[in-house]
Amino acid sequence: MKKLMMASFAAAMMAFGGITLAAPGNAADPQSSHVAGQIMVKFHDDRAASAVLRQHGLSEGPGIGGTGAQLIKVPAGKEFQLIEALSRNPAVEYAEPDEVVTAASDDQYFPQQYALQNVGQSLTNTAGTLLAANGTEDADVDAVEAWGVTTGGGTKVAILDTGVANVHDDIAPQVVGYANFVSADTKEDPKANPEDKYGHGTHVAGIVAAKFNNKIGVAGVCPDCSILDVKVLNDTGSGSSSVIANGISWAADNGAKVINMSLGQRVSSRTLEAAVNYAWNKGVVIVAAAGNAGTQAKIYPGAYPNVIAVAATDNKDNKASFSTYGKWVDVAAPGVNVYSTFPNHEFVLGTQNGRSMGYDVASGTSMASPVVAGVAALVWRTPAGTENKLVRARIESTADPILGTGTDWAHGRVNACKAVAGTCP
Ligand SMILES: [Ca+2]
Ligand SMILES: [Ca+2]
Ligand SMILES: [Ca+2]
Repeated sequence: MKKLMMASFAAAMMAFGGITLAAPGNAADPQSSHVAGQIMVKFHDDRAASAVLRQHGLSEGPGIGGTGAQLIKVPAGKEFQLIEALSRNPAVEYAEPDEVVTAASDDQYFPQQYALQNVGQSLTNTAGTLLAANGTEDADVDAVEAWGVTTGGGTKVAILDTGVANVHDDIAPQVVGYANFVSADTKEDPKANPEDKYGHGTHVAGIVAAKFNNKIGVAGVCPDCSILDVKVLNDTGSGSSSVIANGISWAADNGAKVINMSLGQRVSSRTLEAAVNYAWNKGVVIVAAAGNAGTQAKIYPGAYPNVIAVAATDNKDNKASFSTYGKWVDVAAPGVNVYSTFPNHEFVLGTQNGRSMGYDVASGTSMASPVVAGVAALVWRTPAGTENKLVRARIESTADPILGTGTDWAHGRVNACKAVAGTCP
């Protein structure tokens, strides 16, 4: 917990810029070091500052944000000696070292994960190609701040998709249960852990629950969540209403607190809606993509009343051009250039697009939906998380009212920190 509080602090510091990030090795020990040659001092009355500092051979420094403290230059190596001396002066409210803070997560691609923490960074893929220039600071879901409250505590999220890679250090260990409803299509053993030969499900699962602070890959929105890998789409990424209905029911019967469906069909199905209602009545929060048609056309299950439908935004909090939108869509979440896990073996999406294996970016409401699923899983671990309708209400009522709210989606772009903590920076 101490480390997580540290992480929140790091986030706040990074937003102001100018801080030097420590090497990942320091992340485990918050006591490790301070910045040499400077200390932070606050005076009861700034009018006394100049004279007091002069007594110690120091001079005034720049103010630090809205804190009222100053950043004072001192000889390197004399930081603690001067802090002690200044602390004894009655004009000084406090003096302290400028501790080195580490990145919010030491995962290799975390700096690319603007959805979790947007500091205005430019985005590249694993090949290093520039995908998007500077984003808008804080056009994100404030996941890092949310992790100061909870990281998910094993909440089960069912990923109804093409499967989740069975061998992958960043996501496979999160899978605690599985079912395969397309084994006849894929010729897989129906009792075996389904493999993801298409690539979609592995990416979606990583957005929800990739392991964080393990130095590799990415961090999920809910990094201590558990995944139920429910294969309802075959190895070309398609399925049917009946198969999806089976998957929804299985997830509800096997402990899922959240179901994510980054999939949809244009025609409503009474069977599919009945499955959704079955899961809802069993207390599950159900999240689905709004679709990538770029129109207002409804898709299902997203458009059912008991499903949170999710539109996609980019690193400037703008609606993605491809995203389906409209008042029937409930919320928005980042879904453009989202970094996540991919299989470490050949897979259809990778083969088509020439993407590197293991990790890369993808775009779609398929990527936005699992961001919301991850937030829902975090809320289940808070006092607001007593029943599914309260979890859903919490996510919707705390969403940030970005441009498009009320027209392109009902409730805004989700904010994990506000959803778990109420008020946030
Ligand atoms: Ca933020
Ligand atoms: Ca699997
Ligand atoms: Ca990781």
